[in-house]
Amino acid sequence: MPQDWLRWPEEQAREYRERGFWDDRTLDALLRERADRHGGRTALVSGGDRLTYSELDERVDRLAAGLSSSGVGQGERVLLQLPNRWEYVVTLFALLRIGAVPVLALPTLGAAEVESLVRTAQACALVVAQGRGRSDPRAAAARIARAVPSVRGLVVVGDPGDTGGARWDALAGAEPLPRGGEAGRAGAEELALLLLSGGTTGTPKLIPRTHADYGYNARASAGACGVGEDAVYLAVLPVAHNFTMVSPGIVGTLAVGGTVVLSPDPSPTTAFALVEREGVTITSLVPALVPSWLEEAGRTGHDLSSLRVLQVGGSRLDDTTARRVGPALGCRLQQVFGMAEGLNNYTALDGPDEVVCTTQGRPLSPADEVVVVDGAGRPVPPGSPGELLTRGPYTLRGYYRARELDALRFTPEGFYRTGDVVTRTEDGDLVVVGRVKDQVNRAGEKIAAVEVEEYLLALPGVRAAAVVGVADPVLGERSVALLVADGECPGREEVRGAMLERGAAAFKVPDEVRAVAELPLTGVGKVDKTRLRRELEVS
Ligand code: OOB
Repeated sequence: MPQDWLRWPEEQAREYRERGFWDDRTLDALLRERADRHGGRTALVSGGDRLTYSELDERVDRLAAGLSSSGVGQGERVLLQLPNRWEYVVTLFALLRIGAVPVLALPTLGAAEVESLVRTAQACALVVAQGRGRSDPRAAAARIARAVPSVRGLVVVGDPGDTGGARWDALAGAEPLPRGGEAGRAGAEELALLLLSGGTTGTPKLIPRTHADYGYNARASAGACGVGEDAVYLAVLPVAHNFTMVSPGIVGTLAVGGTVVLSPDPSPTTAFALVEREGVTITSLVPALVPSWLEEAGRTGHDLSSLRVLQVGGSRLDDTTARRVGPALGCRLQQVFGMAEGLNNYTALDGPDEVVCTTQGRPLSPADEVVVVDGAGRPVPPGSPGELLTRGPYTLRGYYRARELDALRFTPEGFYRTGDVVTRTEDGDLVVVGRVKDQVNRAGEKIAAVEVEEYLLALPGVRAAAVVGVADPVLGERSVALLVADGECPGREEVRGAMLERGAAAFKVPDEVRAVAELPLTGVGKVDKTRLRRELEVS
């Protein structure tokens, strides 16, 4: 049986251990340590439920025992598709505690995507929650459980209905595992979990992360984001997303003894009420959510004074909106340029405003290696755009069961090709200027979509913008801008005038400007350009 995924070479692993980046603690051991140290503190708040560290750790022990006795074994994969509720955190750590491997799926994934993940991971079980209407995943999960031979069980948070699945509550009521009696503990350098690659293009791939690398990612991120015992982290984005998990997110906050609050939805009205009630100090958003948060901040009656940091990442935050964050919310903006594959970049909390508002930060770890290269793989000088390549103590060396893909996505030296086009300033800060393929090839002129989107977002009333290339018999591709505007949407002439006035090259002015009510978003809230292109091609 071939190895499922490529690991770090031993020499490299030794260096990461010696430099103290990796240690021998599993992720659930980080939680256990905190429960031992200050069990009475609040670990998790979700709706009306509050769990202290001791309570959370005990529930993890109970569910771990329940899962174990229902047949989930060490090393087996279990697909987890749950919304932002406390049962997610318990299930995650319970699986880790028995050395099983959670496969984290966003709630918005379609049945076909979930099935393909289950097949690739050869999962032995699925855990889903009872939902309402179209967002009820139970029937699809039951169908997948029957169709995929590796699946032996289905667990449902809530009512299993006619799925034949087990009741989560029943498993969670088991007698707790005896201390130290965990069925076959995983080693810290073994596979901990599988994440879904967040690419907005192509088919989803599975990302293997180890306890040691993920734990380091989480702890180091907590440090970079000022998250310590007194932190109250509000999870607004889906809990299964890497940003919400370790940057520093749920795992980072719990690892340092802070409190995690789960928001059931990302609306500012829900979130602001939680900020006031729980004294939230930090939260994270994708750029698509920022305008509505800033607007609501102007009229809310809620006290937001506890909020110290608003992290924004996942896709490019335009400079104009970035500058509005601090004044509107009365907190610090932190840009986060991360990827489920590993590398996290952060702007410094005490950095100059100009750098915080116009760059996407710098690598988290002193051991992160980043290179910016041209099409021939040669490093480019500061200020010049190129593809970002990276390797380091928490960046994967290969995807899960995808050897052919690995040959394309990694260099022979083990650098991950991010597909992101960036420039690096003289000071070492990265600016994301696009995706390798997120450009319009207009009569041979390459136009970075992000650059044009910047111009568009600076126009009055424009709240969202996306630029894509559409096949054109004359130009090869023509550029189409889709704008979501408050009130009257600017037309092409207005866009043209504004762009030329700001010094843009004429060929960068979109060939077409269309007003739309909204842009299609991926599960975590990034503009779904694959879908946009497809829709535009057929219209
Ligand atoms: C985060 O992770 P993924 O895996 O969903 O997506 C990664 C990709 C990056 O390669 C880049 O293309 C884009 O999302 N991205 C950004 C960005 N942050 C991510 N592009 C521009 N500016 C940014 N600030 O999205 C993720 C993982 C951990 C923390 C934060 C985000």
